[in-house]
Amino acid sequence: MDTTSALDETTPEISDAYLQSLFSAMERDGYCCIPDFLAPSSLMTMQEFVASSVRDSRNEYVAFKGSEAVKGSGLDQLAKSTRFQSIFSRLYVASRNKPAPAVEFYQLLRCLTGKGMMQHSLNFHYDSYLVTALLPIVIPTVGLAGDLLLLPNTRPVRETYAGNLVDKIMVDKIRQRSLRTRAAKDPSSFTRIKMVPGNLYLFWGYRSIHANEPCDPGTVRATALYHYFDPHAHSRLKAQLRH
Ligand SMILES: O=C(O)CCC(=O)C(=O)O
Ligand SMILES: [Fe+2]
Repeated sequence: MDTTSALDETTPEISDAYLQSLFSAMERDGYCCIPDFLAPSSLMTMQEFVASSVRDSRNEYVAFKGSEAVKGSGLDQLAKSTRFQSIFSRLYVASRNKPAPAVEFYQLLRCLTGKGMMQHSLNFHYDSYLVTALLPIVIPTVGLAGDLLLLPNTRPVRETYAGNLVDKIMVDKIRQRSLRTRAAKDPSSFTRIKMVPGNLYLFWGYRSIHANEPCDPGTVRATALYHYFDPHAHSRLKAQLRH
């Protein structure tokens, strides 16, 4: 059986009208949610992958970058699903009014648990990619759930990589401490996403300051992330700095 097309059949088809309402929600509320995006059997396969990864890491934080690293979990197949990809390309068209570049993802699976929990929580940042899709796989049902905190759409897409870099450094180095204080003292001033496994959440990761809250170290919080479109992919400055 061709597993790519099999998964595509279980990936919901999003109509253009529905897509438009998702886009409006991202502009207005800062994010949108597609409930029950995953078929229960796909979610279960992903949860098994997380459970065995956490066992292998002896209940410590573990993250997987790219499709190959999560082979067989279904998260690799999802990245290839044309229905899934078309959500991203249509969001691109809706926001930028021009044809979308081929959908290639910067894909992650983050499994938070154990002693490293705090180190990987409340790290406020802008993503390097325009669209961020967050797919919760395992969310703790006791204690803290590790909600996502968002300050939605706080900047436009910058013309230049240098402009982007200034924003990123501001958040990483200058504003980080006050954002953490604000999260502790005035949490309701953030948009809070309480995640349900199997739902899909989308927001403008590039434009929105965000971070996950911690959860209890004895629990597991696993999220898959699909990032699409780096506005500065062809920047010479970026290439030089990476060099
Ligand atoms: O795991 C999460 O909830 C968010 C992670 C995130 O923002 C990122 O990896 O860029
Ligand atoms: Fe992010």
